[in-house]
Amino acid sequence: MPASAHVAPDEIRDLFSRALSEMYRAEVPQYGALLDLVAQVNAGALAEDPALRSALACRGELDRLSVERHGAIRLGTAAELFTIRRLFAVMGMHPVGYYDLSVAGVPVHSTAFRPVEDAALGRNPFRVFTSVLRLELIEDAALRAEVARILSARRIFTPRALALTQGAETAGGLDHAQAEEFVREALETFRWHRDATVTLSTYKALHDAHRLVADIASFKGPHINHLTPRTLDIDAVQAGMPKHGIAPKAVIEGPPRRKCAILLRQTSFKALDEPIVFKAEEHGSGDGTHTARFGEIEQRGVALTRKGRKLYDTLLATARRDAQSMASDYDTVLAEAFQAFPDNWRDLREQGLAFFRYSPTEAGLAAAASGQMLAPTVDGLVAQGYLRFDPIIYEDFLPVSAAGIFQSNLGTDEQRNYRARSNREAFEDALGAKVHDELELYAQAEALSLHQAWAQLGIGHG
Ligand code: OOG
Ligand code: NI
Repeated sequence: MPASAHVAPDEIRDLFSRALSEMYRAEVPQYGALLDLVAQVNAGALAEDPALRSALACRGELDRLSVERHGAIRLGTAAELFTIRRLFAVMGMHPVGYYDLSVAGVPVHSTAFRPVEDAALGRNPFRVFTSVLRLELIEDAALRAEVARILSARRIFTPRALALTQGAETAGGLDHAQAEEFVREALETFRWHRDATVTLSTYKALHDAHRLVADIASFKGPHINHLTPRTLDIDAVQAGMPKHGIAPKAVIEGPPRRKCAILLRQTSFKALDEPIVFKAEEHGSGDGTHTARFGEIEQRGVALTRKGRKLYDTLLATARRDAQSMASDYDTVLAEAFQAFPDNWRDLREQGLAFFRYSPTEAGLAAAASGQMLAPTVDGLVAQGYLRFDPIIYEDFLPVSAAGIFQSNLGTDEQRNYRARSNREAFEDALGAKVHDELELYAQAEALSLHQAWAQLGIGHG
């Protein structure tokens, strides 16, 4: 088949993320309400702030905003992780980052599947936070064996999804009809099942080990557990939620509200209590409930360099420690701690705290065309007004926030103290690939933008 007959992975991802959103909207009505609220708040924010609108337009983020979201799934086995990597690759989504959630008392480790190239991110940056159970963290040996047995017996991918994935790998892509079938079939893996694969008593035993173990091992597949739209004003959505019949969690995770948004701020509403039909057993009824699916929103800001991230982690840790010992509320303590984090683009750039995308200004292009001598350095060109810099948006996740989201849905009684060390190597072995280093991706995007800017300004640079 000629390559031109293939649908671009970006298009398949766009189709898939829309189909998933439709499915989740039908399954979880509060998600639909949240989408409407976010759309309203975003439209308001853009109408009120023309500078924000033009900044987003300039960075190519205006078009992607209404389709932008992330989801999360929790897998059970290494084989499932291996196959989901291949499935996501068909949609141009690749594993980025390693997150060890055991430090937060959750027996999983994770990566985020997402597009990695600028053009692909601009088309649709759909991401899926993907966790896999760390079986070795289940203490009870008998239960551990039982979980392994249950998980090894299930098939979370349809035969057609597997065949089409294999076909895409062999042929280098899918044609239109295949792409549509692929989206339909892949969706099945993410679907909710109200019929459990275990009895109520097995469910209870799994639940006692950890609520997440029950969520992972009791069902036919790794149902999508939330889908998160991106808002331009998370405080407004948080405040608006109760009026729409949605009860948000108490605090927004991540950095405080700032003029220059950094990284990621997130908040969620509690998981639904949903009726489940358990497998029949000799004694007792097969009916019960399970809480897994919730709603979340997020506001994204600039990606931080290693230095910026270190400062962020330090200030966040300070705020969390102080919030426990001080009478003031968490938001106040957080805002105070982050006074130490520069809040204007110039300082963020000059101090090497964040990543930026550079481009020549019109004055710069005119100066270059007229043969004028241009300063040979980034700082020089910026000072001359010949080079502009725009924040590169953070496309990833934050482990402390993720832990907070997990916790708010698990209840406070779920704290476990796993002493196990993080196990990235085992994760990558199961995945069958190395995860991309997110810092490297941002650094590459910045370097590429500079390279192009030099070329446009006619400056030879190595
Ligand atoms: C994933 C939680 C992490 C986020 O936005 O940080 C996450 C989960 O609950 O499975 O989605
Ligand atoms: Ni999330």
